[in-house]
Amino acid sequence: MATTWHVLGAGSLGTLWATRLARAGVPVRLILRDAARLKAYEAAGGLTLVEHGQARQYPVPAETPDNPAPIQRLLVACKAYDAEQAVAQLASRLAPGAELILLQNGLGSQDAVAAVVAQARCIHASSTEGAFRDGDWRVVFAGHGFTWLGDASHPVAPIWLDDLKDAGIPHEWSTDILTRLWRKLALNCAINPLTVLHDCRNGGLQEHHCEVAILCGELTELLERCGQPAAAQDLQQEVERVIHATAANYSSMYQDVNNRRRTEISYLLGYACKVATRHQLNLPHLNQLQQRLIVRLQSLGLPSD
Ligand code: NAD
Ligand code: KPL
Repeated sequence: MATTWHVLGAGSLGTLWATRLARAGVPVRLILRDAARLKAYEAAGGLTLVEHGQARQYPVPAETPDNPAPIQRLLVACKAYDAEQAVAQLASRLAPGAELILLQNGLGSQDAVAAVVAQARCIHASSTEGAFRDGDWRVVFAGHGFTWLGDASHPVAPIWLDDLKDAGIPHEWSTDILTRLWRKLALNCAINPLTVLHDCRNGGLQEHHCEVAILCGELTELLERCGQPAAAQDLQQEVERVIHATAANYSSMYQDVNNRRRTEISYLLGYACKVATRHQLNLPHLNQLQQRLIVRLQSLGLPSD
């Protein structure tokens, strides 16, 4: 019998994955926070995915964390700051040989999760797909993209990648997933905080070329010191390319701030600054950027961690 995908977190990415897997006939179950959320979900009748302007509802079954059934495969689709605690409450349900797929952006949350489920295999993911919620249990598929998956401690690809193929989720197994995550983190550190501080779209950073270049220099130093030279390669050119290619877009951090949501700062810029300190690397502009961002978040009444 096919293994069930348990999806922890029915937000944007969780819904995007759950609906496409369910549509392909793959068994999926959502894990919702509590009985109240489960009741609200059941009243809604399922998850709705809006794709190419067409809305379609999928009655994916759901449960609460205290359901006793064992979990073999868990897609962790919470924000980075929620992942450790959300997974910890399921630790006793994980079957021997269980696998977790971690969709969180940035770095730091993956290690925190792995520490609470030492017996399970943790697979990291880095995704350029884009989705947002436009109502309760309703998600718009906004940007087609790609997802890289990998396991830094075990290079062999799992057989369930076939489920992703059947579900039409574009993906590739990566033997250098940490390089990909570091590269994405560096891009996010060079772009996202500045879009918040300058209150602009990504393209607005073309007017702050020097500031971006100085940050890229420090991020390159950091990546090299962390043993990630491939992630450091031509970083500034890549950052400039992304700024140009996504000029009309607002960065994800800008959108979080604009929607008065908590950001993932601690797993992006905060993580970079913490690792630099651990390596006794002095990166004044990166540290100053973090301080400026914290002050801005606090002035807006948003969490700064
Ligand atoms: P989201 O806020 O839309 O969804 C997270 C969901 O997790 C929410 O529904 C929340 O209620 C739920 N959750 C939190 N704690 C829970 C718990 N203890 N039990 C059950 N549910 C719980 O977030 P998202 O946009 O889907 O982002 C998830 C991760 O994916 C983030 O790290 C984000 O950076 C990354 N990501 C998102 C996108 C995107 O387009 N949305 C793209 C790439 C990467
Ligand atoms: O990933 C991004 C984001 O907005 O989070 C990009 C577009 C690369 C900007 O950093």
